Amino acid sequence: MRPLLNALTALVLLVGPFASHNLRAQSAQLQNAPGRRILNLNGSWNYIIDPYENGFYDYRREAFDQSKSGKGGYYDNQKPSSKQETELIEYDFDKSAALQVPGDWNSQDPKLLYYEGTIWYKKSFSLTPKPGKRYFLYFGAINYESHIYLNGKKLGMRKGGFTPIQYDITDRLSSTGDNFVIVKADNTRHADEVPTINTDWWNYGGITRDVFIAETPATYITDYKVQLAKNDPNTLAGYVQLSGEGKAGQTVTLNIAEAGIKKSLKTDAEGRATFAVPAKKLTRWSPQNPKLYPVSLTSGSDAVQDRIGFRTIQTKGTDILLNGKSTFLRGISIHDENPLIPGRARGEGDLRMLLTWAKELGCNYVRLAHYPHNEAMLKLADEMGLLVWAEVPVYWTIAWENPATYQNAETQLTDLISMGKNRASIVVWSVGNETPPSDPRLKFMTSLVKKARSLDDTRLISAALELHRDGSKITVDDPLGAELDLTSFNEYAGWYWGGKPSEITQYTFDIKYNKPVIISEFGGDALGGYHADADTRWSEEYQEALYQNQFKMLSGIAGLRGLTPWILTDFRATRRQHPVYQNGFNRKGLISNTGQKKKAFYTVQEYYRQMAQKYD
Ligand code: GCB
Repeated sequence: MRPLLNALTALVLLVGPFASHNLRAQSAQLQNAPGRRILNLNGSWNYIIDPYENGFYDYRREAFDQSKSGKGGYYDNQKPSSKQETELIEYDFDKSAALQVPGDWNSQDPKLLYYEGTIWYKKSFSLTPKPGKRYFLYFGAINYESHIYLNGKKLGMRKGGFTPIQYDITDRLSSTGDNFVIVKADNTRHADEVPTINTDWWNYGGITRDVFIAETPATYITDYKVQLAKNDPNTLAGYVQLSGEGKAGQTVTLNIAEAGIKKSLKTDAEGRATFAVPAKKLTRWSPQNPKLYPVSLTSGSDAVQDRIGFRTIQTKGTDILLNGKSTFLRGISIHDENPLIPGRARGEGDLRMLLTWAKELGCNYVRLAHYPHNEAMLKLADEMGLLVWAEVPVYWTIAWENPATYQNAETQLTDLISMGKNRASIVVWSVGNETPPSDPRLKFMTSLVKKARSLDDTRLISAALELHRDGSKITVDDPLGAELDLTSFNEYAGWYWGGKPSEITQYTFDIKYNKPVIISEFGGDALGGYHADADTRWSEEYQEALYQNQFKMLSGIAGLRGLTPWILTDFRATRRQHPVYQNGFNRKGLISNTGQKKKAFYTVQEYYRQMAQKYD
């Protein structure tokens, strides 16, 4: 992202090309929005904690924004007039305290650590719209339900805590240049939402990712995909989509100067230009050589730049072929959380720290669990050479039979794929984690798999499945596995079952599918710095022995082609109550929440060194 000016002080100099969508007050999808020229709205936002939702409902519980006048809510940002003493206004944003955006609220104020409910945010900014331009308000993520208002008028409501929200605000900006945006963020958990009530991560609330406004010309590049065609290393294929008046019959230029590719395209009646270009000379992107090409798309006065890598990914029997070559995925699971603060990762510094640790561990792959991570994380993975498993929060017990819940999950999946489709690093779309087999769940999950394939045929589709046990035999035969490209499952031998670490090598695996096997999770807790013998739970030695014996046990799986142990770092989890060993943290990290590497870190590092020798 190229920060332009800090909004508080800013007079806006929005020049040059940006882009998006022309659905007013609806969700827009501007491809690579953070890569455009922007007005940055990060920083201090005034906030009001509103557990009773007084700013949203009247005393009869009618929503103000559904009333005839549409007025009465905190989003009006009312100010006393000269008759101050006679007016009743029971809130004042500008006299309220401020939270930093991006950032969850829980880690910014001790009284908000466990807060679940509504908080209102407000920010003023200066922006005088220029004729012939369009403006798009972008939020990287708001957890969970957000109602967004600009200058007192509602732009819309969105659910889902981890995907970008965009609105075309061109016609909503004030002609004087003085604007204010107000957000109602509500992280209350509900049984029919995605995720549902029960998760093993902290329910961080608020505006957790970047906020900015992007500017585009009236006719602009909304969307594009530039990737290698399915399983075809010699063809660059994709599309460019224009929006706005005059989008039909326009010339679009695709330019990858470094590769000598320059192609002029014409948009059709829908504003779309598709292409398939020979690409024989492209250096392939891989973890060993994460080559990214500067790619430029121009049309009329709009221009978008990206840095894109090109690779193929496919499976053959139990092999994963990256650029045609058999690969072992040396991975680690990661939450979108900085363990040291702790709280949601707030930007590139935090994200780079996590991926640097993964590289030090010897990884060529990361599982970005259990929900879409920051777009900046995907770009860093491209740059640093880490393959990515990207996931939606279809986790544990979802309301499988509720059509609205399905729609919600599908929208989150669609938004994730839309955001990540130009990232070479992403090789797997995961449609969920540890969902319990049943017919309604199979229907729900199979529909998600089909949706993912219809949106992107160039990547693998998976889900983290479960296993069942009979004595020392472990069987993986979940019928959902038949729909997936990988057989991925979580197993907790030596922690939740299976006895002590030294006892787990007795287990053997019966895996029904002839597909690459990825162990999407295994591990156990250790409190960093706590030392005892290898049979003592919570000690670093126990965790170390667990990993050593896991590697022995897993060596019995002929089709094993990758692992993402649980997890890179300790993370906050409300379920984890032990007052000595946990204190609100899941301690399965290989790195503690003080940044200390536990013994098991080095066990994994050594195993990955051996696997790299074998495969790279
Ligand atoms: C799992 C979940 C993960 C938990 C982990 C644990 O199977 O997928 O979200 O954090 O186990 O530590 O129990």
